[in-house]
Amino acid sequence: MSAPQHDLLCIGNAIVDVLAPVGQDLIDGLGAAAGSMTLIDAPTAHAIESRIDIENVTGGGSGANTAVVAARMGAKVAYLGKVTADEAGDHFTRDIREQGITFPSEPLPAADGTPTARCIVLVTPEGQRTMFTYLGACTEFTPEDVHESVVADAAITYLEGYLYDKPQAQEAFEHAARLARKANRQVALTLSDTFCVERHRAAFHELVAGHVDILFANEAELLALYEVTDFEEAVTQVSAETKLAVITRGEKGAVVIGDGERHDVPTTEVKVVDTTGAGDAFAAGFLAGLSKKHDLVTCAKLGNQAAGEIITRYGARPTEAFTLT
Ligand code: 26A
Repeated sequence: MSAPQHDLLCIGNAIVDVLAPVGQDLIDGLGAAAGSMTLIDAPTAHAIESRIDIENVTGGGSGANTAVVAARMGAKVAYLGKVTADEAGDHFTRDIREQGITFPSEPLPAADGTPTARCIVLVTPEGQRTMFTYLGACTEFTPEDVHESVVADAAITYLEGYLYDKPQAQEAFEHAARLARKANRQVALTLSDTFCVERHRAAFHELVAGHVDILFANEAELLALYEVTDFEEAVTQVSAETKLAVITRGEKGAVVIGDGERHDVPTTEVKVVDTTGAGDAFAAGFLAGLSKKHDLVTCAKLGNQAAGEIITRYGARPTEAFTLT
């Protein structure tokens, strides 16, 4: 088998982030739990946007954030996801391609009337983010959008659990996992959010036990997967199911279970400005480390470094100067 052209292929919901600093009262008024993610329709997106002072519009989407940070850290990266040929879609595409990421996905025609997805990210003074996502064009991502040649040419295919939430995207997700296995490549999965785990627990168990080589999750998602409240119990269960599990625990650091060993890696202390994309960046640092054949602890440290960089600024994407290697 020849060496793959890309270290990493990320597949996910292609989203533009609309960032705004707000007070807790606005989030309470919208009826959302602090730190949560709510799916919304287009009119609700417009209604929320009319009530906030938008600070910045950037490329977003969990898997795309991972792709961008990994590329900044020297990995060769491809990305697949669905945008529309509208202003937001052009913005997303430009952001991705400027990083040298291969992005071959065909946009939906603007005339179809389904806009590019957007995520309104409301950030409180404490740096906590609450998200409202309108999925738009992402719901049109189908198995035909998963190019066999791109999957076969990536050492690792990284899939968002978020994708599992829409029927067509779910088929695309499963198709991608099958193609990666057929080409003898690795499959990585991030559980994405506790609401995804609650809705797709059985399917995620099957994936974790049978089709996934590397599992990424935060502590809450892991507890939700195994329906337990004790972290150690969840660790025991995930160790029995997967070859490599990478669990982030916020300020408690990360736990990596692989090669039959458990490694507890403390986090680096940083001043929190905005936690949006911290998990995406951690996965990126870890995967960039794997692509350079680093050991698991070094990979986790690179994950910490990348997450630390993202947390100390607004938004989920790195600054121009961000080039960790
Ligand atoms: C299916 N949903 C709701 C989503 C997302 C999402 N990415 C994929 N699917 N909802 C929010 N995001 C992205 O999460 C990032 C922070 O981790 C936002 O675009 C934000 O950049």
